[in-house]
Amino acid sequence: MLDTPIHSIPNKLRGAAANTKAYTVGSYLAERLFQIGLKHHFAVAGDYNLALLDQLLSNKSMEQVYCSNELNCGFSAEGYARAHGAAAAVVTFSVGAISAFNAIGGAYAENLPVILISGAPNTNDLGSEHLLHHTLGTHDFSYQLEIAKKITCAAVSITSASDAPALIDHAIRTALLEKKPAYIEIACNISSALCAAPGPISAVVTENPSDQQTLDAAVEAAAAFLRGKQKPVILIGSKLRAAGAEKAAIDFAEAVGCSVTVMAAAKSFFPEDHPQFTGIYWGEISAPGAREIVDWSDAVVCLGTIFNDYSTIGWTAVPSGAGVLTADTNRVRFDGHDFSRIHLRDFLAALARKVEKRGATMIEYERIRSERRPEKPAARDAKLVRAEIVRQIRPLVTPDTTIIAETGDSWFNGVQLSLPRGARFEVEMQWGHIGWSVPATFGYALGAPGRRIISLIGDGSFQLTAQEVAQMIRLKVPAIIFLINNHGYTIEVEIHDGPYNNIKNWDYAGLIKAFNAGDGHGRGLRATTGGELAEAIKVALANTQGPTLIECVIDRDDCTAELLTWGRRVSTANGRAPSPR
Ligand code: TPU
Ligand code: MG
Repeated sequence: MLDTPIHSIPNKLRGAAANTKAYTVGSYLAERLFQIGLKHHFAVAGDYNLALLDQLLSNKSMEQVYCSNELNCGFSAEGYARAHGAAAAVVTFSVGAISAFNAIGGAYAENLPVILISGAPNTNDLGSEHLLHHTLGTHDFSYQLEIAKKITCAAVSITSASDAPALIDHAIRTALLEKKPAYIEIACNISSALCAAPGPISAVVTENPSDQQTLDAAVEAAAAFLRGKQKPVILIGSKLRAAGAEKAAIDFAEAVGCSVTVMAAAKSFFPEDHPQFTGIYWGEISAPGAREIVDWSDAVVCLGTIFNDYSTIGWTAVPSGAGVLTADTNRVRFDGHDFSRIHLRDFLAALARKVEKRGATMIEYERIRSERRPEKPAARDAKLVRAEIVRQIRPLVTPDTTIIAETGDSWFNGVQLSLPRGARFEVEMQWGHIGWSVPATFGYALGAPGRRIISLIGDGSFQLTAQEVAQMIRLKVPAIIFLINNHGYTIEVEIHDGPYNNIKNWDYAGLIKAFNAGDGHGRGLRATTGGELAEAIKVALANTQGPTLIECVIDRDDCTAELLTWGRRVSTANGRAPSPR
């Protein structure tokens, strides 16, 4: 999250509630979204939400941004939340919302506060004999709310204007505090009904403090735990950002003085140019030295880590045992202790003041570290290969760059890029929905204007959500999209191959002309050699009026060594026989 993350905006800057004005349910919602810092909300129109969209438009401080479909709308909001701290998406009942639910599941898995707002049936139709369009064709319209409850931290249905302020505040507050999505359903005849004016926004955004006694006890015990260790190492995980603890983790690491390794899903959450950065830890496919440092350590301090089958390479790399200390957003566990109701950043800040220096893993790392060998440029007319694509992308990564890496070999290509201070890296590794990166790029770019956005995406993934490039053209988003056309689902080929991994080829570069439709400034270019790629990159850097998609054509089996190793391990984990009951 960049520039003005929600949690760092002082309350007084969040916009004071103008309680002299008459509010409707929709304009109340708009005011709250604006007060929490949103400058945009994403939407797809439908008759259940049209009156609501009008109300949201009446707030001139926020821009309404349209998406091509509701799945993309949800993922655009998800990308915006990554850049901006929170986001909102507005959709119509069922046909819209149920598509958006997939992206909302993603926001849950990825710890992002996305507010999904759905139009809903007129209150006069509830409990009546009326059958309604866009429903299951029964008289029960509650199923959408019931589904939403499973995939959000708060789900509310607004069928009365007088209840609306409290319900809206509850949903937004819970999402911001828990860093999870929330759901607000508004009956279509209620969004323009008058309601109370918003009160101070502090009621929505103020966090509960850590429990001081628990914090003191946790810090005392953790300091004693670390005093008993010679070679601790820190492992950074992807929940660190949601916990708002990135800065606290740096201070803590400097106080301990040990090596810091970072999980792939948390790349960029600890600066890669920091002297204690020891590389990406990903079991067998770790950066050189990172795995050894974790394996040789006697304590692994896990900060916001998520160990799933992918991040542990089929359960082959799970730090375990009495040497593991796990510190999460609101909970710290280790060696017979389990403390809750303490914020990770409070814990790290207090522990940093108590710990003794433990630099043995840095000394060890300095002895084994190896510099990356400089890559030789390919001949300009040689057939394009994956390694040459990565080599040419490296110099594009500036401190104001964000790399958005799609599920597929793009994960492994992206992880290989070194980040200067300030550069960010976004992956959706827990949910892993192919196609996420196209709308997420769109949303992220709107949430972080001024940053250079570089997206890496495979051909198979692109086919799911390609339409959102048209919205980038519409809003003149100058993202650079490297589309790796390896003619299929290579990541799946490496896990388990079959005819289902072959896809219909598209003219990906040519598609941009169709999306431009005469008035857009998107550029679509195809590179089949290193020379063509270099020329295409020049065009992309010069195009400030829209996205540039560079279709990079490579062989089907030209992938990273990391994908091959990872795929084999994941395949073994998937293929385990059922355990006897
Ligand atoms: O570079 P490469 O070829 O590995 O990537 P590409 O071409 O984007 O292929 C991705 C293939 C893939 C699939 C089909 N990766 N994961 N899946 C499974 C999958 C299916 N449907 C959704 C929505 N998400 C998935 N991850
Ligand atoms: Mg592919």
